[in-house]
Amino acid sequence: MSNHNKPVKSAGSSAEEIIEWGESHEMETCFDRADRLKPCPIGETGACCRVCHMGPCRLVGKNAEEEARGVCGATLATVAARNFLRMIAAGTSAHSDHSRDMANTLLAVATGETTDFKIKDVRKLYKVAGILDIEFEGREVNEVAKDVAETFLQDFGRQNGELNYCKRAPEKTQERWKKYGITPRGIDREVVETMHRTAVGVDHDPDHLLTQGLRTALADGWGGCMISTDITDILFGTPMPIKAEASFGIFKEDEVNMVVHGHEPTLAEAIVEVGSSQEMIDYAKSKGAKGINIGGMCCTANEVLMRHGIPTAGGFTNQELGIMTGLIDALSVDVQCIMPAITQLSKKFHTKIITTSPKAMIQDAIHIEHDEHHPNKTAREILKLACDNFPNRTKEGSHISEKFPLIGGFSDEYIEYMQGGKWRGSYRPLNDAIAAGRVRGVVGLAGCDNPRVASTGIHKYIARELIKNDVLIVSTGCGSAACGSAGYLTPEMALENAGPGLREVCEAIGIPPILHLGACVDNSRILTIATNMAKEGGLSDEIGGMPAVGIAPEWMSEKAIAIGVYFAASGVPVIFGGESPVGASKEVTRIMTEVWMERYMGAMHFEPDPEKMLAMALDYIDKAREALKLRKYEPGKFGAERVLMDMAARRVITPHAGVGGINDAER
Ligand code: SF4
Ligand code: MSK
Repeated sequence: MSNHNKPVKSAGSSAEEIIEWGESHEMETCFDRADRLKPCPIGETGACCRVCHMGPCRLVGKNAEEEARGVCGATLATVAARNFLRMIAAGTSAHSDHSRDMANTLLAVATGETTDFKIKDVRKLYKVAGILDIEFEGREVNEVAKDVAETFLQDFGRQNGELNYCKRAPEKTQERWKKYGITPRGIDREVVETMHRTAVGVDHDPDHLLTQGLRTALADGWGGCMISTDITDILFGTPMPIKAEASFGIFKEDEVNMVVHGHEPTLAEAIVEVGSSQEMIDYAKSKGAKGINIGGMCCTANEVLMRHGIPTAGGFTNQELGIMTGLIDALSVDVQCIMPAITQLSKKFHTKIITTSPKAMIQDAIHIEHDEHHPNKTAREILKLACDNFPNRTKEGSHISEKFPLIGGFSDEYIEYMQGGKWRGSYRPLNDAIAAGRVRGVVGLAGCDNPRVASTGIHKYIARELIKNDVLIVSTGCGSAACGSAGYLTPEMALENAGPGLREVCEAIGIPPILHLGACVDNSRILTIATNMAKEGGLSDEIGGMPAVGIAPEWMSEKAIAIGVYFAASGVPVIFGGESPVGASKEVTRIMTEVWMERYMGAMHFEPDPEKMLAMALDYIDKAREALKLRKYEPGKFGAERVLMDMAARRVITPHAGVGGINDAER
């Protein structure tokens, strides 16, 4: 149990218990390495340039902002902006390359090159086809799907014009993008141009550089991420509320524990399907197990949790700890946020680590490559390996029984549906509740968990305080995993902890005060929700100006930076935790806060103090309410609003209504 004289490394009690068990068994984790390796203070604040071999140049000193220059003469502002842009480009590449693979999978399904998957959500396919101006009435489903996949694939290589999905944004938001020249063209084009402009001797004006950063990030949000979300829904179903569980207690002592980790849903979907087949269960039994228990980590977990209720062992910093339970028979990883340390740690247990992406290998892992043309074959091979490994399990490990129930599966389509049913679904009740002061505002709580702080602790603090202040939270990625592993993703959380207004809203609809929207790529769902709120009317008529804020309190990945910037470019003030990666330059910091706020009504702040993060978020929300001339927020005092419909009332209106093509009967 916790030794109270020592600082905690994780704010999760089970996680902390495993960390302590590991310490007593001389096992090293990211928490130990974070203690040992202090961040480089020069690189941390963006003051080190290494884009050419005259450097690396460290632009430090008391007057660095005014006087320091690299060998080429680059200023601190140029260097900090360039470094930041390269983070945006890397983050955009990650989401978008994942998205490209999803488009290729859709194409393979549509052309019959893979028969392992079928299009599950035809209604969503038609909705997307409609947005893309693709005729769908009276056509074969696969023909429409082929056109959709090919149209999306053009978005990656488009040289001119604009991304297809830019038109989904509110008109006023689009106008701002056009006015300041940040409407994205092709996804790959923006990334390449960013890499070009940040190379030695090209673009040196920090504002001009950052403007390209905004355009690249928009290509991520309204391109890579949104395309990926939509194709995943089309192929595997649009999420709707579903029960699941979180934390390390999800692993079973008497079943084969097969864990999926990373970000891509395709192979994981096949593992879920093949893993539940009688053939595979019988195989597991032949090895002495009672069955197969599939669990997840990070965002692959979020993908299969949202659609199948697969339990999650948590987010990024839980991956080594999961292995230390000694209960994982096979850990299959795809791409992104996978610590290479897991192969070394797994040698101390029986756990097999399997890399599956042609793009990602780790030394000492077993490589079983996934190909979108025959996912079930690969899934079968991996599952057999897990079953074969079950008899090798020993007693070694920190076994944990704690787990929490949760409700996930809140797509933007479901959120619309829950506010009025199939025929009357809208965002009117939410907008009304905000206008009346029942809901003070909305916060997107997202991003990674990080061993540089008491991991998951800032997520939990911010989540608790926001809901106490009547702020509705939409969460994704490891933010959702942090909340789920703390038991926060339940309706009871609203009853016990939410402010009076938010509690009433949650009670009326029967939802948690924190809505789990999916993986980090599904932050695109928040863009859609904000767009729907703007289009509904009564608040701001663009995304900018809404009583809404984005917070990534423990971010670590470049993907989080790309996400933060696409929210800022879309009109949302964003607050990130930790030291600022542009903190060395006052000029770059000013542009990203004051100048971006003036132009786009969004901004990007870095604030390590959780209390200040919270205060800043509430201040943004209250100022937005004031500017929109909404009723002043006072806890427990509300204006008049329409009555929210409860579940029973909705069922009367829509006896078999579904979301994105799935009927109630199929839930
Ligand atoms: Fe130094 Fe300029 Fe080269 Fe950067 S580009 S490493 S500042 S010489
Ligand atoms: S997994 S990007 S640690 S959210 Fe999406 Fe989590 Fe951050 Fe990776």
